[in-house]
Amino acid sequence: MAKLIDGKLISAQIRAELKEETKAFIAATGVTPKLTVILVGEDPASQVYVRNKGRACEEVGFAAEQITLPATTTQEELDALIDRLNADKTVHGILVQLPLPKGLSEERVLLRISPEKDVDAFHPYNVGRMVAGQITYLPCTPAGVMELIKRSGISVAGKDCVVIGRSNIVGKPMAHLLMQANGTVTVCHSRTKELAEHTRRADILVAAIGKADFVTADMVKPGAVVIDVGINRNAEGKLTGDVDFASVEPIASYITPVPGGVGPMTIAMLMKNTLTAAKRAVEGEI
Ligand code: L34
Repeated sequence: MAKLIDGKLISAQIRAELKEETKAFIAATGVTPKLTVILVGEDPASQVYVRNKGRACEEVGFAAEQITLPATTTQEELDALIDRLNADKTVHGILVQLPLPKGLSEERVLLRISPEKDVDAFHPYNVGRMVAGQITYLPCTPAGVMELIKRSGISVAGKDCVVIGRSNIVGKPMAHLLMQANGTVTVCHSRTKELAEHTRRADILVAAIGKADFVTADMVKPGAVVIDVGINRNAEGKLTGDVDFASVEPIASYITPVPGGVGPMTIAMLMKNTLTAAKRAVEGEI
């Protein structure tokens, strides 16, 4: 029986810590941290995530603004909005929720957001800083995973870590953060041969594939820490992760559930980055 890593609880603790820190920051500076989230189109999952972000802002004491644009928005219109927010001194963090509707370039959007306000840490400038170990903002989901590991008392140093998935927003940065924490890291992906040979060696296994119930018990070493980054919806609309929880849970030492695992941590780390952005803006160290 694995210990459940409760992302809902840990994220609530982090938000409570940030709320205190925010109160002190506002008292000292008179500045309220502000996050502006842009949602283009009507993707139902994105609507849920963006709503959760707005709620978290309120909880920690930030100003939150949501700008919802139709799926027919042009690249030029989106660019102009980002430019306006970049120039707005009352806005500390800008986030454009992904994925974008067809016809809009994510790459162009991520380049357009000022790196100082890039609380997702998706701008190549911030990606480069992360890889170089010069950290200002960490990407929210991988940072949330590291925080879950740390706050569960699990050490990474010297451990065999296997990440399944190599996306820019999860797999790649996840591998870097585990490496920075002195893990020995293997990244597996769709072209990996004998995937289970790799995953079965993992002391810490991070699943970020995007396929429901992909990781089964035969792929997991008994006693492994299993972190499930997947958020898939089945035919009935029920959320499931990338890990077959029922078969893996009995053999893992620790496991994250979906929902209530990594998802809420992504949002907690976004709050942390937004407070950092506001602090940096006030200190003028940008
Ligand atoms: N720009 N786009 C940008 N930044 C991000 O950090 C994201 N991401 C991913 C999708 N696109 C993005 C998110 O916000 C995924 N993601 C995200 C955020 C929150 C949750 C899941 C994914 C979340 O709150 N998950 C809950 C369940 C929510 C539900 O009921 O659907 C959980 O307990 O896992």
